[in-house]
Amino acid sequence: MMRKPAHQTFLGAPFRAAADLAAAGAADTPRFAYLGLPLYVRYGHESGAPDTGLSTADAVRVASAAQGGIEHHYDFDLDGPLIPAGVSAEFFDCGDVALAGTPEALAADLAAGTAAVRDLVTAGAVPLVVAGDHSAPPVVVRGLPDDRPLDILHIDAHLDFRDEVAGLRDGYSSPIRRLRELPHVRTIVQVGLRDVGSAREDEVRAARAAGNILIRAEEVHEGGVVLLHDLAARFDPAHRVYITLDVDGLDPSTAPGTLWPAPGGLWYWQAAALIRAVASRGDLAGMDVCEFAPGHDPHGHTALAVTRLLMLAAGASLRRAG
Ligand SMILES: [Mn+2]
Repeated sequence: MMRKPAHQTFLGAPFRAAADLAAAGAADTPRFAYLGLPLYVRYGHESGAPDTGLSTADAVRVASAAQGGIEHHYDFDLDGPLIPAGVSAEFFDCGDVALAGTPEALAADLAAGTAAVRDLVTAGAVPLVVAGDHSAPPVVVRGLPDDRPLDILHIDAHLDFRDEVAGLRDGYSSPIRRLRELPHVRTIVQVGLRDVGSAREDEVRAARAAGNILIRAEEVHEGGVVLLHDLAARFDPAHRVYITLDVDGLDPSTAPGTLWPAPGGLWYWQAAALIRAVASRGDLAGMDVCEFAPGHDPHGHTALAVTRLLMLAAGASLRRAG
């Protein structure tokens, strides 16, 4: 079940329900499908109510309006138009996955998210998912093809490598652990780590022992562009690549709209350079954005940064060499 966007679509792209897109079959041209996945897994100890107002996917749609209809104009962040000259590509907005959102329906909600992503993949589209909390990445990745190795770029203040919290294994503290368990997942680079979160020393040890590459935010600021290029080089060009962006991985000056702000995160250019480099190296399988809180984003700066980073991932993947 899909919900049609209540406001404008992402970049003004045509609305096409995921199942309808899948039924029409794959096209020869690259496709990108924007999808809202308002998934929130509550442990029960969260302080305060979930963010209210516009859904995260709708807030990004609204912010993207100024970027829509000009995709053939020169985008200086991509050094050319979003869709490069001589390349044909299609963008769709597939609406939001309709979820029950209750603890009893959690398994059904997880399955519905994966099924929607699978529909997009059937249609030959790369999903660009704006989700709720950071429980979404395994839900999305389970819907992607697994016939080739998958490398993962994870931008986040937090490690997200808990095996479980409060008995729940599918919550926002565990997505990278769940991804690590998938046999086709290879390199995982976790960037922007800082501050204190759900990780204890055990989880940090476990992530390193599993081969994850952990990069603290401070290292990004100190290492600059050289470090970012070294990180991108860790991604195998023969693999698919998936990007998961926890908005709190960005610095609050770039992205204030999150429930877990932490000083010292990635600035826009650091995230942009890394996402561009990674999306033009491996074969981009998809991207998600999580932990965006529109109620904490009064001027829409976070929604605009999210819009731009999704555009850069798509634009960079259209420029992939070879
Ligand atoms: Mn996270």
